[in-house]
Amino acid sequence: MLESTLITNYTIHAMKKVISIIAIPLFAVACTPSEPKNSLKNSGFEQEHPKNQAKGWYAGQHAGEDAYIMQLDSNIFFEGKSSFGIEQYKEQVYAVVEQSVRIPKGKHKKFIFSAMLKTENVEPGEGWKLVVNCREEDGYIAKQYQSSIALTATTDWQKVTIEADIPENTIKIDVGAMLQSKGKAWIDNANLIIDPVKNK
Ligand SMILES: [Ca+2]
Repeated sequence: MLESTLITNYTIHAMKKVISIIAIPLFAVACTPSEPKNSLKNSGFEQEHPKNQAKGWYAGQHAGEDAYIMQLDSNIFFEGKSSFGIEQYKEQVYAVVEQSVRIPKGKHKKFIFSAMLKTENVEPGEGWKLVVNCREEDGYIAKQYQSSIALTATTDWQKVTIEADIPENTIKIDVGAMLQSKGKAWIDNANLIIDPVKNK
């Protein structure tokens, strides 16, 4: 009798242990906040279209003499197999690689745009930075070129972020990176989060 009670107690104890072992990971999964959704396509600059260009991204420079090389780079990248590189070899105002994202009409609070940036021998001045334009229905710029800190000289990959409010009436957000000084610069792992608190 004593023996059977002991066995039963032992069994219950063992079962409790099993339940708690199962319960902990489930609880941990349930409590891990889901990653907010990245609104960008080809955010890692892995897809090519057309040749040497990043699918879904526009790359262009200020009107006038060609002064930039703008293309995918499969030798220097932060993650995956490629990044996007821009080199300014002659005086010119700017070059930009950017993507335009439509956002649903309505009230939005803010955005967080981040990317990994790297530079090589970028001359002092405006340098290499992230830029954001918020646009209204008619293309009017609600808030022009909010920009991040500018990287110059030679820097290893670092995460750069712009976090700001979205002006009312914004229906499109253009995000990208701009080079305004001579030198070489790269972008990888871009991430645009609209309404970070709601978007989980
Ligand atoms: Ca990449």
